[in-house]
Amino acid sequence: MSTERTLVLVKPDAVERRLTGEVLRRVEAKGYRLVALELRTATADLLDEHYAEHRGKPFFSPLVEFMMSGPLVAAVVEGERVIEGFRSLAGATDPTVAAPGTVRGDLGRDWGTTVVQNLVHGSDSAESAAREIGLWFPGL
Ligand code: DAT
Ligand code: MG
Repeated sequence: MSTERTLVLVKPDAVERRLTGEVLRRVEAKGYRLVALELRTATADLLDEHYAEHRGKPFFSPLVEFMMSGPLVAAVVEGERVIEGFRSLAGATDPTVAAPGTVRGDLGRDWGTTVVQNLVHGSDSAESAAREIGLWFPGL
């Protein structure tokens, strides 16, 4: 048994496109469990911390702007190997090459913008998950 928790974000593009239910449906259909769920608009400070690893990259500012462009849905999801499992459900970062069957592959579009708008975020490691859950849901 290796039950884990991961941070999932349904990004503003997905909320705008009414895909929140579709993303959460896939999460639940896989057998994962929602342990926290909130619709909110992120602040620049929170996103600066969340995306700290990308500070200084050319897409960093557009990324933060995009993530603040509208409400997003933040969730903590629990399940067996869910960190890796949700990344599999999400698909590759670039929606154009993400495999069919994944959220990004099935639903993502290449908007030709500076920043890749790819519908979802999922923590990429146990360390990231702990850090990100602490940021988005302090006290959980
Ligand atoms: P992921 O979200 O798959 O973990 P990441 O952590 O490398 O990808 O990047 C965070 C987000 O930043 C990603 O979802 C979309 C955007 N992004 C990443 N690389 C990019 C690039 N080269 N150009 C534009 N946007 C990018
Ligand atoms: Mg990442």
